[in-house]
Amino acid sequence: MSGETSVGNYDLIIGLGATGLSMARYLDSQQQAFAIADTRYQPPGLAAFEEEFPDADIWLGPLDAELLRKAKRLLVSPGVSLAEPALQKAREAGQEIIGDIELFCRATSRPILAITGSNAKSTVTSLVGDMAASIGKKVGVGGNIGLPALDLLAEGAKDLYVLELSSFQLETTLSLQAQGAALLNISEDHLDRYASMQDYIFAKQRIFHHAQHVIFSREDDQTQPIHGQLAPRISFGLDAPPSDRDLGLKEIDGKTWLVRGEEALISAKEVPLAGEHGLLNVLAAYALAAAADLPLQQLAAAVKSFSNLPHRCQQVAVKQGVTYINDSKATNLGASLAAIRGLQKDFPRLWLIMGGEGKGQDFSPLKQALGASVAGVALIGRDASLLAEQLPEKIEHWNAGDLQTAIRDLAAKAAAGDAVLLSPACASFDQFTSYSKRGEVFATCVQQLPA
Ligand code: UMA
Ligand code: ADP
Repeated sequence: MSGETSVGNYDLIIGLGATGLSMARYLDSQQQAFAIADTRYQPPGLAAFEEEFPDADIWLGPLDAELLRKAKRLLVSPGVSLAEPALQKAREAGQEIIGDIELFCRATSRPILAITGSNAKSTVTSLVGDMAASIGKKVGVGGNIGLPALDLLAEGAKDLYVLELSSFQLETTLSLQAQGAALLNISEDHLDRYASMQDYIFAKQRIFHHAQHVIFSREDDQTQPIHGQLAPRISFGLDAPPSDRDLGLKEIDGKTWLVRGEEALISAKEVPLAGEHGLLNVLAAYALAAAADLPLQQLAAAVKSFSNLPHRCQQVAVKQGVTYINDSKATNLGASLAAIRGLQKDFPRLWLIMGGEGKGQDFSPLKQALGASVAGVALIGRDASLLAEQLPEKIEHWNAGDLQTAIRDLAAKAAAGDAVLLSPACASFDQFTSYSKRGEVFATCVQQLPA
């Protein structure tokens, strides 16, 4: 139902993207009147929205205070900052401001496993989804990973939902009571949206509110719950687990195993994800599975058959003995450092492509973080010079400008046995429409190199 926007009887959806569309579908299914607003005059999702909801009231351009004031609730898409002055005013006036995940939580009583973190969210979310499906659970996997959570409701009843949640989504969520809530890691990201790192961490920590099990990483103190939650805690890390509830690594008969307490789950050799960060992601997935009471002994097959998601440390080709790896999804420094650390054990010489839109990140950790195996760095994109300022002088680096040139430069420098890793530590929007487009361009250019 739409098109009836008299005072107080409608919800106002803000943001006409994937989330906005999913909220409109959900409200429509509940016969709840709505209008939709977008601050852009020509939002890319407009045509698709109009086709699905030809009678809806659509407001384009700067948010109108009067329109907001008349709405029953404001349903805000994650890309819209709550610092937007019109929203601040509405909040001060006591108006309800929530997001799609809040609507989702109010609409279902099925258990939810919720996953956040600066990195590895999509990988862990998909793996947990695969684990649950492998033992016959009807599982809905969605959220920030791409399929809006509310769209999962239209798929029919599920035994379990596995949701990837961004800090933006958590800001507008109040009623989540996750069966298991995991905060995987914290590194700088989205500081163009948060006033401080502390604000960003607070937003992430909201995932723990009312959780039945709180899951955090022993590798990263910032993931530990800061508000004394009483729920049982499950930690994961690369050392031996401190209790029977926790996940970690242990040497058994000369081999490294992923274990819960003393219970061996799968040997590290059988994990198909690269690097130590790959092991951590599998341990986190097991912790979530434990929170949902899944039979851990039956999940190894799902781990073994899990194929890494595209654009995450994905091998694209080997050309003249040089391995080319696409990690375009590394849109912040934390992700790139994890990938570099993870891969430098496998490749004696690693050539990097970094750069793009830095999102106000502090790149200074680069000074200390790059090991001897990093042979050189080709920089691209808008913030190439900001990265260059923080790279150690002893590591060769230059501004290649664009991705195509960087690949050409590196193909000329790299020798058999080396790897070339695209792990930009930056968003892609200065030169590409998305990180996936950036990864595709990388793969296409690499394929065109001589065999
Ligand atoms: N818009 C405004 N005003 C603004 C900002 C945006 O009107 O100030 C409008 C845009 O014009 C556009 C619409 O909002 O029409 C887009 O909404 P959105 O930015 O909230 O994006 P969605 O298409 O709804 O996609 C969102 C997530 N995007 C963001 O959080 C920015 C998607 O995550 C997510 O997959 C999807 O919901 C389903 O849940 C993407 C992402 O980049 C992949 N997430 C960030 C990340 O992973 O780091 C958080
Ligand atoms: P997200 O959904 O949080 O962006 P992804 O699973 O898509 O996470 O992975 C994004 C990037 O994070 C990858 O490019 C990868 O290099 C990096 N990454 C993977 N695992 C980890 C980890 N455990 N810690 C830090 N970074 C990681």
